Order: sequence, then structure tokens, then C-alpha cells
Amino acid sequence: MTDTRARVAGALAAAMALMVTELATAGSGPSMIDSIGSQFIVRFAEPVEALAIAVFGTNDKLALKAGIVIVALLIGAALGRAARRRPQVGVAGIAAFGVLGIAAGLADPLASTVRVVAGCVIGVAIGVFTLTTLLRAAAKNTAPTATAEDPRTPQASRRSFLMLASATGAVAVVGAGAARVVRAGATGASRLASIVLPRAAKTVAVPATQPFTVAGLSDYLTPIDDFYRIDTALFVPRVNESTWRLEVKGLVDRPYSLSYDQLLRMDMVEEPITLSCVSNEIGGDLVGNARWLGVPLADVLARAGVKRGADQIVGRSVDGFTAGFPTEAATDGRSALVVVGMNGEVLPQRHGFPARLVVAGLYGYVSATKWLESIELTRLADFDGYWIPRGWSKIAPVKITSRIDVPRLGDRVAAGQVVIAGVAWAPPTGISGVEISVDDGPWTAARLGNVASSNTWVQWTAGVDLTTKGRHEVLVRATDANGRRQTAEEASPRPDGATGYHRSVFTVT
Ligand SMILES: Nc1nc2c(c(=O)[nH]1)N[C@H]1C(S)=C(S)[C@@H](COP(=O)(O)O)O[C@H]1N2
Ligand SMILES: [Mo]
Repeated sequence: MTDTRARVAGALAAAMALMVTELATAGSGPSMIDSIGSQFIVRFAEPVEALAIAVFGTNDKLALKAGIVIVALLIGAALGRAARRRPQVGVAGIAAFGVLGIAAGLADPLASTVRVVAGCVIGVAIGVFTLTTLLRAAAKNTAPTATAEDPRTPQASRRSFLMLASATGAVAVVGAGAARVVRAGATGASRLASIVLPRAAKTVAVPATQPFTVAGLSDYLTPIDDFYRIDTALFVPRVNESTWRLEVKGLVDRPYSLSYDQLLRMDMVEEPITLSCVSNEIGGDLVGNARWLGVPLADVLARAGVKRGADQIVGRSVDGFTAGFPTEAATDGRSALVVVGMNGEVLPQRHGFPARLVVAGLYGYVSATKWLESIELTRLADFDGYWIPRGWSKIAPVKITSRIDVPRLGDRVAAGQVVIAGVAWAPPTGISGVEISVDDGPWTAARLGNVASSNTWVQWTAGVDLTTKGRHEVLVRATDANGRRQTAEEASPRPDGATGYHRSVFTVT
């Protein structure tokens, strides 16, 4: 037997074991790979400073899952090689895989214990069977000549191993594909589509028109498909709204809980609010402005009666994520909602169905809990939300920020009137002015678009005469409605949000 065949046998054993666990967990919950990835995120990723919140964008999640599969196959290959001489090593290795899988599954609040345990036990059994069968086939004949006991030539033996290995690989691929199909059918998307949201009792109108349009400028309202998504959830929780309840508890006089229908029967507000991520770099796109439909958090709290001294509101997600912010934010008159709708649609699963919090003027990681299952009143000193022990600030108001959308870095524009445009935000205060400076020239005021309220970003534009061909640079800065100007001092997102002026460099031709 060659090392190569043993490695192939080991990798295939790992693939079969993984495939079995994927099949066993292919329902409405997270897959085994999701649960392992979640544990990776919770335990290892965040302490590494470079892997900040922004790491958990959509592509990174795909990369993490692919990485888990590749590492599992590589470890399987190493086990196969080791098992060539000492078969116990292979069995022990696969069993260790199973134990890790069970541990990850049990630690995942969304995973079904029965599915995880059954999947891992059967997966280990099938993995061990695959490994021993393939190793035996590989060992059959690697001697240079056929013998009386094994009359086959090495070529024939090689061919039969290859056939067995290919068949096993095919079974693993088909099984994994079947798990995917089952999973895709269990999203609950059709249920969501049939939900009818109530009309808002109060609406903050979106401006019907804007005084200018500029190609390439962000829309005033961000379409759902373009709205950024940031969370630690490798598996998007699929909450069944018919059994879901929202608990209001902690330091309150009358704890209570609401069903989805009860929540929908409360008086709703619909209003645009700009939400941004603390990980947004200057000029970045982890920010969006959506029309949220929801119940004022103040109403939800009033029903429970907040006790004196309860200076923190903690939102907890069905997946264990938590975010906490000062109780004041729910009562100081700013917009703070228990949201059920986004841009006229039922809150999408990726954005927190059935309910989430949105608080104007606070970064998402301290306020905007998605897949909300409880609102707990507590003390700031008594509880830290998910990101706080991971090096992010406990108190995190959104900073005054402005961004240039047009021209983009590296754009080529024709000489003459050059149009500069972008967005600026400072919720809940609002923006009173935006200025630009070209090639270190004087700061000049930009024109501002219409806004629904001070909770949203504002579109801005300015025209500059540029006749000199070549490279030019434009900077932007904003002032909020209290007259406070955005700081020029450059800071990275950690621990409480990036600062500095956004610049764009372009060429006039
Ligand atoms: N359950 C849960 N809610 C969460 C998070 C999370 O990781 N889990 N991330 C928060 C962060 S960091 C941000 S910026 C916003 C992003 O909301 P969005 O994905 O709808 O844009 O959600 C917040 N709510
Ligand atoms: Mo965030």
C-alpha cells in the first residue's frame, strides 16, 4: 500500500463522516459545520485583534465553512496515513472528531441535541467503516508481482482501489448534496411570505423627492439587497414565529412575554433610521438607511414598569448574542424600536426575523440585536454584551461621519464642472452642513438633500470647476445639528468607531 492510497482512504473516511452529520442535521437548524464554525468564532476568532467584527461578513462565513471542510479532509488524510501502520490511531482520530462535533453541537443554542448526537455517533461508525474498508482494499496487493494468495497484479489492485475510492467519494458528494437540498427546503421562507404586517399608527414620511440626482450616489433608502449584514451567526437563525415569544424581564415591576401576534397588535411606528456598524472604516459601506416598522421600545418597557437603578437594556438573541445600552436611549425621545418590518417587507431572516431592536444613534453591536428573544433590564455594572469583553467600548454612540460616493477612488472624469456627491450621518442629532475641499483648497459648502428626520443620513452634492488635467483629491467633512464638526483625527474602528475625513482621488482628463 502506498502512503497516497492511505491518505485518500483517510480523507474519504472524514468526508463520509462529515456527510452523515450534515444529513442528520439537515432540518431547520444549523448544520454540524455551522456549529463547529460558530464555536470557532466564539472561542478563537475575536481575541485576535485583526479579526474584528467586520470579519463576519457574508464571504468570510463561506470561507470559514470551506476552511472547516478542507481542514477536516486534511486531518482525515493524515489519520489515514497513520492508520496504515497502526489502525487504532485512525479509529481514535475519527472518534475524537465525533467528540468534537458533539461538543460543538451541544454548545450551539440553535442545534438539536438528538440530531447532533445521532449524527456524530453514526458519522463515526461510518467513518471508521470507510477507513478500514478502504485501507484493506489498498493493502490487498502492492507487491511487485502476483502471488498464489493474491493473484492480482498491482495494476489490477490499483484499479479496484480506485474504483472503491471513487464510489465512496461519489456517495459522500451525493449525500452532502441531499443534505443541502433538505436544508434549502426548510428555510421557512414561504411562511414568511404569507405574513401580513399591520399598518403603522404613525409614519415618519420619506421625502417624496430629492433636489438632485447623481449617478453613483447611494440611494436615500438602501434597498434590502444592498443593506450590509454583520453578525456572528454562521447559520442564520430560522425562528418559527408561531412558537416564538419575546420576554421582557429583569429589573421590572411586571415581567411579561409577547407572542408574535400580540406584538403585531401593538401600535406601530414606521420610520427611516440609519444603522451603522462600529467596524465601518472611513469611506466604508457597513452603513445603510432603511424604513423600519416597529413598536416603540418605550411602550414595551412601560408595560413592564422599569425599576429604579435599571440603567441598562440588554437585548438577547435566540443564538445567544447580546447587546446592551443605557436605558436612557429608550426614553430620551430618540427613536428606539422593536422592529418587525424593513422597507415595507416582513423583517428578512438575515436582518433578524421575527424581531430586532433598532436604536437611532447607537452602533449596531451595542443596540441592534437581531432574532430578539428577550429584553432584560439590568445595571450597566452588572452585565457586558457580547463584544464588550472582546475589546469594544461599552458605550458607543455613532460618530459624525461623511462619505464620498462620487467620484470613486481612481475614477476618470472629464475636465469642466466635476460633480462630487455622497452621504453624511450623525443620528439622532442630524447633519446641518457638509463641506468639501479640493486639492487642499478652501472648504466649501455642499448642497444637502431632503431627509425624513435627524435619524437618517443625508445625501449631499457639490460642483467644482476643474480644468487642470491630472490627479485631484477631494476631502469631505460634516457638521451635526448641534454645530459639532466631524473630527479630522484618524482613528481605527476599534474600540468605539472610526474617525477622520474621507478622501477620494480621481483623474481629470
Ligand atoms: N443576534 C445578533 N444581532 C446582531 C449582531 C449579531 O452578531 N447577532 N450584530 C450586530 C451588529 S455588530 C450590527 S452592525 C447590526 C447589523 O445589522 P444588519 O446585519 O441588519 O445590517 O446587527 C447587530 N445585531
Ligand atoms: Mo456592527
